[in-house]
Amino acid sequence: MLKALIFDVDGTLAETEELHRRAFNETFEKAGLGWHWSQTDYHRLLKTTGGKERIARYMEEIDLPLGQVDIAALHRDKTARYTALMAEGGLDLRPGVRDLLTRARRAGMTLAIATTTSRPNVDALFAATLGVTPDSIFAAVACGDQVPAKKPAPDVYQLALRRLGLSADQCLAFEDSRNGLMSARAAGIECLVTPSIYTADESFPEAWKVLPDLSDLSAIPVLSKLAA
Ligand code: XBP
Ligand code: MG
Repeated sequence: MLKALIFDVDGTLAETEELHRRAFNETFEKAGLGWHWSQTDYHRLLKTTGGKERIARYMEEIDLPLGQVDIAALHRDKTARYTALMAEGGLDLRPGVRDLLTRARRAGMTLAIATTTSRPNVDALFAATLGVTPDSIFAAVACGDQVPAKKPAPDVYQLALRRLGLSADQCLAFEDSRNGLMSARAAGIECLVTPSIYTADESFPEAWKVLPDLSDLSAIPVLSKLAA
């Protein structure tokens, strides 16, 4: 019996990665690092989940010893820049997301988040798009820095299940990326994938369903009653 919907954030709830890329680049510029991530760079680097891990991966690519840069401090600056950019507005939730959240709650379903991104970024997204805190919608908000291993490891979905007090077969996950799909499946959770701009070229054979977006719930039997 489906009791909870667990949502990824970046790329699933909203197309946020171009804003993340801008925040990374503006932070690198301010730090005088001379780094710039193009869309091609970012498409490659996004395979590494987590902003701090992504910076470390990039430093490996350019043969820069990890000790040369305070990655944690650089990432704190990036998060501050990202939340400021998000607060300027202009980014909305992906098609069908707002309606699905409303209908699911009205039908008494439990909602949760399982994301690699940092909690301030989740707060900023919901403040900018719905004018609420995530805690007013989601019974659990599990974020990347709260678990030992990021996606595709199952940790963040397992944390969400623990906080919800539910088993994997009572939940459905929503993701945009292969890393996210693998994480949900490793936690035993069926996963609906809506590919995003940076994951349109990925494959999702393990997905329960793949849809272009969440605007047509009639295609999803277990959710179509919500569409009624
Ligand atoms: C996507 C990620 C995150 C974001 C950047 O998270 O891998 O690292 O790209 O956010 P999701 P941070 O699981 O929501 O798709 O810099 O805060 O990591
Ligand atoms: Mg994602």
